[in-house]
Amino acid sequence: MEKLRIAIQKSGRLSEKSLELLKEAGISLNNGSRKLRSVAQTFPLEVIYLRDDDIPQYVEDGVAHIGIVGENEYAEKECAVDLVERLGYSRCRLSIAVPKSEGYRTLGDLAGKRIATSYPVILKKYLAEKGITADVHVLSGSVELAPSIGVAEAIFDIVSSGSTLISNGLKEVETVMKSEAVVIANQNLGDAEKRLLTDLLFRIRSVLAAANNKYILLNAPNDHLQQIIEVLPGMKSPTIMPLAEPGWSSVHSVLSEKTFWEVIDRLRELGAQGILVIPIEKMIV
Ligand code: PRT
Ligand code: ZN
Repeated sequence: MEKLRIAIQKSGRLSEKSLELLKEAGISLNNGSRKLRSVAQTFPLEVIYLRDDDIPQYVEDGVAHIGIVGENEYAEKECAVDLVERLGYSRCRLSIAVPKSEGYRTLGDLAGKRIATSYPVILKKYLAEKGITADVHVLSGSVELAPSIGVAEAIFDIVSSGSTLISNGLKEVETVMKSEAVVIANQNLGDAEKRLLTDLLFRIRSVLAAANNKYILLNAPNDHLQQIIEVLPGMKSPTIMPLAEPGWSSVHSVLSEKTFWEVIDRLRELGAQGILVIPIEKMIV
């Protein structure tokens, strides 16, 4: 029987979340990442564990049909693969930083300077777009040390909380791209693999939608029911049931995480009471 082969990071910032996502999608692996490969019990899926840097090339070559990588690796490697889903975790940004004491004003200040990075492709593209010529100095690690040891005047690296920059006396001056974990796919999948990928993405999207939404129940005074319904679109439209107490209804709906507090505040203004918010296990979209 055909299996879909997925490459995920062996050990690092993407590994745990990627395994958790598969698990929530109902795909159990026996003791995954300690091995080089494992086979799922509940879905025709084989997992191979690789360094994140190698995943785009393996997917382009078809050694893996799909892979989970940071969008930064996808952009840097410029492999011929398709980005098929954004996963929303391992979020970070790729930024240019300079020593804190530098009086930086514009990108033009870096013309002719040395910028150290592990992401030369993304950086060169950005500089070319902005019409700036600088010396891109490639380092494979500890990029943040480059200015203090006199190897470069600026760096271009991944930033998350920003504390690595601060502790190395650097300040972020330009954000070049935002990144999150993404699913990439080989561009020449056979029909069987395409079908399996569609099934897997359907499961993944249900998991992501559930994580991004909450189930909400509340009691609404009937004289404000229409306005409350307008605030709460739900999946189709909210469920309304009369309460035993005259003049009140119970309203059930689904609420997006993004607008959560705005909506809650508006509901309270409209007289909603007894608001309960419940996590959703899966959401079939
Ligand atoms: O061994 P392998 O090659 O597989 O792993 P790796 O060491 O290359 O990658 P890893 O595990 O560090 O990161 C994998 C992916 O996670 C990256 O490609 C990004 O897409 C994403 N990611 C999210 C991050 C960070 N957040 C992050 N903070 N990758 C790296 N960092 C590092 C960054 O390099 C810098 O040194 O953390 C530091 C900055 O963090 P803050 O919080 O101090 O700003
Ligand atoms: Zn790596």
